[in-house]
Amino acid sequence: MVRVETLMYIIKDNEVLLIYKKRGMGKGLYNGVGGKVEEGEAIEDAVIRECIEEVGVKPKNIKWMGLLEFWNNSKLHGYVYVFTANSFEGKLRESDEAKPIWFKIEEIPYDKMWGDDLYWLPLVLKDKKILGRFWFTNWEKIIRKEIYVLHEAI
Ligand code: 6OG
Repeated sequence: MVRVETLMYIIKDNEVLLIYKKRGMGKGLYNGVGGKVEEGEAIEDAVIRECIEEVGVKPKNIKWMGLLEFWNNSKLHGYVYVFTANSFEGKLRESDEAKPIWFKIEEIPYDKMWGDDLYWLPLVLKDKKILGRFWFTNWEKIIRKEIYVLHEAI
């Protein structure tokens, strides 16, 4: 089954909220907040739900920033909808799944993140909307990639 997942980057001043992923896909890596979209759920509702579940806050002013397509060992794995937000309600807390940590934009630990992030996250953090396609082998090596910056009209 092809998955539809979400990623949220809450940005405040010169910092971005990442999670240290404690379980599931990408365990041991830093990432944005997110997870799977449930059957019949709107994608924007899913990303808000994941933020509340994983780190206890509700993002405000959410903005769609891009779509990522992931392949692994020649099989389509799924699509990840990327969002940013510039404020949130509630108090950050750790969960079984994730530990929230603020990073200065210039100190994002790309060496401890998924390999694709380095190619598109800097663009999103510069407010560019993107479309990215990545082909992995064994979720380790990127053997092919396509990154597009989308026109402002989108
Ligand atoms: P669960 O399935 O554990 O959520 N995700 C990726 N994020 C990045 N940056 N790169 C990838 O490259 C990714 N593949 C999946 C989507 C998994 C979370 O990980 C994200 C979800 O937010 C392969 O619920």
